[in-house]
Amino acid sequence: MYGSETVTDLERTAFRKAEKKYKLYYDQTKKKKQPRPVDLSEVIDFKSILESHNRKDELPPQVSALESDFEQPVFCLKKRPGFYFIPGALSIEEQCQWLRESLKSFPQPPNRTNHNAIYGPIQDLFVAAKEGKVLVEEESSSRNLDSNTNYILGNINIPRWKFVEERGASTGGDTRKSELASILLRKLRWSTLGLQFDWSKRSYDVSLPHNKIPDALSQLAKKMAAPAMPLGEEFWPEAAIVNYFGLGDMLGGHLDDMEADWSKPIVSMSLGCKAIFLLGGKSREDPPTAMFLRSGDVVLMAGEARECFHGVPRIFTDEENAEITPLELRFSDADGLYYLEYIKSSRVNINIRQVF
Ligand SMILES: O=C(O)CCC(=O)C(=O)O
Repeated sequence: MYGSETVTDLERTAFRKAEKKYKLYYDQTKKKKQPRPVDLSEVIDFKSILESHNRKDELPPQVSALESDFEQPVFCLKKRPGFYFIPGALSIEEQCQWLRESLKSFPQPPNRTNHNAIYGPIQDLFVAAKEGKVLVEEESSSRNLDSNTNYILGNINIPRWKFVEERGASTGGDTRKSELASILLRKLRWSTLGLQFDWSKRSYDVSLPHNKIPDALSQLAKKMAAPAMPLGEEFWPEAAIVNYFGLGDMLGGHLDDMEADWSKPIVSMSLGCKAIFLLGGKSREDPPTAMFLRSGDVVLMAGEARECFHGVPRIFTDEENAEITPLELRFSDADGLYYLEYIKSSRVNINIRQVF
């Protein structure tokens, strides 16, 4: 054993150790729970790298600026070919637009979410949450299948759920299960757009009903993908995963290896609270590079970088670190207040893929 390292520290992979370093832990003082301080000195900050670049100052030795005619500066990590970072790629208007879509439209059926497994498809979750509604379990029955009722076609034994005005009013104190829409919105972890991903099989299930990726998102992804595209080729967005993070949530180290052509990038957009992203190597034993992801940043992973472990061990929701003041100002009108409430303690990531 070396120094203060325990056996478990030694057994952990380099990726796992980094996750543990940045993950949110609490220290319990006499009075209250405090987030454990974390050393952020090794986290690459592409916002300050962009400032250095604009001043024509020297960049950190592991970073280079891509020579391209893309309209914004694009940075690379010298030891991870195929990885591109575009700091502040999205305007504040675009960030607001995609946050609204992520909460209101993207979880709409036929897009699937993590809630499908329990409740089946849920219509209008965001609106129901805003209106204080409650999702209640209905009696299983083949009758009364109307547009306000959530059900899975062809299986009448699966409980059906519908939104009602408030808890108690409709359940009449009976034992039917119910859940507040606002809680379900908070518990939303992912939704999938375009070709639907089957998490249990870790593959795309082209037989599942789906809509095309919305046109505006597709156009944006095509534009953002340009720095990572092989010369003369076009990026065709076919699927997207929207990840929703709340305080304390993390996305463990993983590979995105379900798409057929890894030369095509994954276009990954960050919205809301700042996060730490870890980019490792082809093995979990390779020490990962940590970097901040802020609202509006876009990351591209193509080629060799597609074979690298990556994850998000931390999001910051405190005022000093979240860095969402411009978003908060935009959402402070009456229409934006419910988004504001959500985004104060959340991060959303939209990652767009060409599957075939
Ligand atoms: O949230 C992020 O920035 C990364 C998301 C990701 O790695 C994924 O969905 O595969």
